[in-house]
Amino acid sequence: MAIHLSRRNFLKTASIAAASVPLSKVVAKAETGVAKAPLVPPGSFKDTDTVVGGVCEMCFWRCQLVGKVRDGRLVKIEGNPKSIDNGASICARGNAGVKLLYDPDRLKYPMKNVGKRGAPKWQRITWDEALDTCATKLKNVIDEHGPESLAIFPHGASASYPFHFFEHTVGTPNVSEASFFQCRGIRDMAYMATIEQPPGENVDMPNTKVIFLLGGHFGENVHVSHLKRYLKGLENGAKLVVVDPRFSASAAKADIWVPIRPGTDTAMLLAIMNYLIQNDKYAADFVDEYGEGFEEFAEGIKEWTLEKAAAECDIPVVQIKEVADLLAANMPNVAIHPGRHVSWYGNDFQRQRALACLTGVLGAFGVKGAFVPPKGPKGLKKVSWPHGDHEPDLLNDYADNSHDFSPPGTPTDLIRDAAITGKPYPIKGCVIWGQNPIQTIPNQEKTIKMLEQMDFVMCTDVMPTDITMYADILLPECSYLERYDYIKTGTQWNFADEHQQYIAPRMPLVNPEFERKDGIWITNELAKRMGYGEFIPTKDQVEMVNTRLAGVGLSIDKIRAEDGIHIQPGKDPYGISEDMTVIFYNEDLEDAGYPPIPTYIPVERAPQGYMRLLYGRSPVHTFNRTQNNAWLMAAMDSTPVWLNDKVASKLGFKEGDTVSLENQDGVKSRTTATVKVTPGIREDAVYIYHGFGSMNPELTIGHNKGIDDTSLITKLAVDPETGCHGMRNNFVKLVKVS
Ligand SMILES: Nc1nc2c(c(=O)[nH]1)N[C@H]1C(S)=C(S)[C@@H](COP(=O)(O)OP(=O)(O)OC[C@H]3O[C@@H](n4cnc5c(=O)[nH]c(N)nc54)[C@H](O)[C@@H]3O)O[C@H]1N2
Ligand SMILES: Nc1nc2c(c(=O)[nH]1)N[C@H]1C(S)=C(S)[C@@H](COP(=O)(O)OP(=O)(O)OC[C@H]3O[C@@H](n4cnc5c(=O)[nH]c(N)nc54)[C@H](O)[C@@H]3O)O[C@H]1N2
Ligand code: SF4
Ligand SMILES: [Mo]
Repeated sequence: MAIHLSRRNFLKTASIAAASVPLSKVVAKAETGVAKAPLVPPGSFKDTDTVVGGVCEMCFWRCQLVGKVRDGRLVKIEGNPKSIDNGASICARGNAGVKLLYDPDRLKYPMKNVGKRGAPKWQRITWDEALDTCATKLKNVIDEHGPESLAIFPHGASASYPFHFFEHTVGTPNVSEASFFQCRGIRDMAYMATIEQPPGENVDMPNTKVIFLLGGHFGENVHVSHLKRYLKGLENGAKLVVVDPRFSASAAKADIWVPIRPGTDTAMLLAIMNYLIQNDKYAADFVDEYGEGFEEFAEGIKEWTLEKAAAECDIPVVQIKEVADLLAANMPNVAIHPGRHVSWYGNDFQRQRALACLTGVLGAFGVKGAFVPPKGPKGLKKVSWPHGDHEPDLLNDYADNSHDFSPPGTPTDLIRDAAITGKPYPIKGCVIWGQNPIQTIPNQEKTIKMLEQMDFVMCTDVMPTDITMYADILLPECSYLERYDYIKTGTQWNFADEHQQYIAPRMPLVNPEFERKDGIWITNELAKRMGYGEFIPTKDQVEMVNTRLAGVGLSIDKIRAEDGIHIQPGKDPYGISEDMTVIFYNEDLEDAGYPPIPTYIPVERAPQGYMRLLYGRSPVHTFNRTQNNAWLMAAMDSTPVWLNDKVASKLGFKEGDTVSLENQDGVKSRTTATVKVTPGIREDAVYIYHGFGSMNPELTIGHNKGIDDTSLITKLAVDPETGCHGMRNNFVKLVKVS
């Protein structure tokens, strides 16, 4: 059965677009005093030093925590020993949350920019003035140009409530999450188009025989329980195949490291599948039962011989064959990892489709060691803003630039183009909540142009960052250690003797200081002032979490009594559902004018004298958000520039040289970094860690440290199916700085 995956259909099914709820008639008047009752029960401090119920958000894996608290101050963060997910372990960043909490540079009060956007002068104002101003200015934009003239840039647990307010109730479809359009949106849509569900990172690594990673660099990419499952798999004897142009932390543990030419992975995947099919080394029974359009697919990829792929990917024929044979010998118990950050080259939907098809060719669904979606706890209630009766005016519906398989929300570039040109309609108001589009979305100049032409920019954050410099009004939010919001759920994934499920709501470990407020309060106060008070779905953060938990017979008090995590029996995750389909040939894609079978689209090669700029994760930082963290900056306060040793000696660079980078468009990095000379990267590429080079001088530690990769990503490669941005089609040369 083919799926009809129009954007609208996807919006209906995706969890991101919550169902309508009856309008609750909470008519309240504006009230902006400081919090009356402490959020953390006083007993938590008196009786013991340990406060339970923390859920980390130094990154988005959300490990479960406890806090060690003395005299109301958090002195240490640990993993919650009751956790069946991360257990007592947390990573360096989780540990350093204390330093975010008490960072002297943190936002403390609502501020008004009396200078210019980009060169702000801050004046402290009251919450009343801040909220009144935001409400009036945003309302003016809506009244003049319609709700779609608001652009929303959210990220993180606290951002979902305000963004659903703007999307559902106010009625703008122009919401763009970098964590979709610059991250995993392509993956989710490509898997939707192949197996009708987004994949998560649901591969049973502990029980697999082979782990296959395309660019996944675990150990640098750190998500504690995911990393544990990966290491458990290796401990249990799994073979590891790592395809990466760089000798990453994962490549260092690999049985086979494939140092592929950047951007050519799809060619290799097609050749592997063609070889397996031609040599009868594939899961024929599985494909017969669950495959759709397999014959057309097999016919369509016939041109992809090992030799052809080897030439394209610049790797030996025998290596591709070795990988294919290893997978065939161990199928179906192989873990083809779907990846996470997959916005690479603008041809990425095709690569992700190929990965999903490879999983099908190997029959690697629903059995030990394969792709196995966990059966998590169900029944948490939804608390969501009601939908208005407006029909969203989608930028995607305007002819030339439509991306029919776009993730939920609006592709970022469509928003920027509309804002800058005023066509098809103006975008004049902007709400940024927990996202840093300056360092997150390629082509900074365009983002800045978009911001400069706005009538009003509101920003909610915890720190001063490069994006907060562009706010007219800047609102200080409680951090994840000072609020209730997210409810982390999951299953025990090591498939030991029994399967368990957990429910762990985020609860504050300490009370907020200064005038910081939680996101529910801020949104409700704004909504009342904008005239949407009657639609407010919940009174406050405590009520919201209690309402959601009531759906499964729990409450904050009960969970606190259970040491912060409720654990219940789980379900056997193995098995394949009857309506499982692997869509090898997708007619919906064909009807929309895209290739119906995974297709290799070559990318531009580096011009003479330049190398491709690659980037990735630092194990001790999260994007740019940890750039002022005293402990993490002590561990790593700049990014090395990985340079191939042969290239280094040819060009006359040595280890430790200070350099700036200049890209193909003549854009020079504002700051410098030092060279790391290594055989562990291909000659055609250089590599830096993402997130460095903040330009906000209010960051006493992080200002101007290392190089900002985004500043050098000026050329966009837009993925045609999804409208997501490929960011690795930029090329740099090194310039020595004396
Ligand atoms: N060049 C380049 N671009 C990239 C990437 C890359 O590797 N290189 N990676 C991509 C990926 S994978 C992703 S997921 C995205 C992520 O991109 P973003 O969503 O922009 O990144 P974050 O670091 O989550 O968000 C940054 C902002 O959130 C603020 N913040 C932190 N905690 C809170 C809070 O509790 N409340 C509020 N209101 N604000 C908070 C931070 O101070 C910061 O200003 O970036 C993508 N863009
Ligand atoms: N410490 C830490 N951990 C994190 C995060 C963080 O900020 N800090 N962020 C989290 C988030 S939101 C995400 S999305 C993930 C991202 O983590 P991943 O999904 O693992 O990251 P990628 O950016 O895809 O991978 C970067 C790797 O891809 C390689 N690469 C570059 N080009 C190519 C290519 O053409 N082909 C192949 N095969 N490989 C290539 C690079 O050399 C590098 O090793 O990390 C998560 N974990
Ligand atoms: S992986 Fe580290 S930073 Fe991410 S949630 Fe877990 S402890 Fe926090
Ligand atoms: Mo991401």
